Order: sequence, then structure tokens, then C-alpha cells
Amino acid sequence: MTMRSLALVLATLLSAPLWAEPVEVNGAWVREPIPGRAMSAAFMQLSNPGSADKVLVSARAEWAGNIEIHTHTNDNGVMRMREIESITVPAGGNVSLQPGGLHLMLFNLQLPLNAPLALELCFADGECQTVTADIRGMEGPGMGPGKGGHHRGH
Ligand SMILES: [Cu+2]
Repeated sequence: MTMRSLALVLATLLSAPLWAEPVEVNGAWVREPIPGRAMSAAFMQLSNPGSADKVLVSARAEWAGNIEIHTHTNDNGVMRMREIESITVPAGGNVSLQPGGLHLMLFNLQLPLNAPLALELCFADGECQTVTADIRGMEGPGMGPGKGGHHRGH
């Protein structure tokens, strides 16, 4: 076998869906807790390069006693949070966890928090992956619109 044909075989193997591709997580951050409160929220962009939907069902971290998946609903003009079972990241699509929308609710925080924070995300297919999150205040960067498609680092 020539080097060229070996390279072709390897390229074919590497592009084959031998395992589910992990969800790509960008820009994960945790809102700096209000002083005296052991509670906060985490936000991030999830994108799914694979050909199967990925369903986020739970998250855990050493620095948080409990983490719930939350969304906001507009209840006659009043924004309320409620717990949901899961977040589906569609095949080839992406989902934003952002203030005012989907988020991970963090309870029983071990204060003070120190970045980078390791956060484990677990999916319905049993796969878990660890991401790292920064800590940002309410006025932190990246909360405004218009940053779509700009991925900084991996
Ligand atoms: Cu919440």
C-alpha cells in the first residue's frame, strides 16, 4: 500500500461516524453570584456537528451542590424561570443558553468560586463531557447581540 492510499484510508476512517461526535461548547460562563447568595446560573453556546440529536439531561460540578436545567417563560409579561427535563441540540444545529432564556441553574455553590470552573454536561445517550467556564459579572462582555459565529478558541 502506498503512502497516498494509506492516507486515503485513514481519511475515510476518520470521517466515518465511528462514535457520536461530541457537542461543541463555546463561551461557557457562570454569572458571579450576588454576595451572600450561594446560587447562580451558567450560560454557553452548544452546537451539534453530528448527525443525531443530542439531548442534555443533566449537569454536575464539584463546586455546586445541585444543578437544574431551567428556561424562562413569559407569563403575561412577567418572566419566570422554571425547571425543564432536558435541552435538545438538534443534529447540525445549535442552542444558546443565555440570560433571559435557557440556563443551568446552580445551587449550593461552594464560595468563593474560582475560574476556570469545570462543569460536566451529560447527555441522554449516556455520554458526558467536561467544559470549563469563566466567571463574569452582570455587566460582563459577550452579553450583547451581534457576536454570532465568532468563535474564540476551542
Ligand atoms: Cu433558573
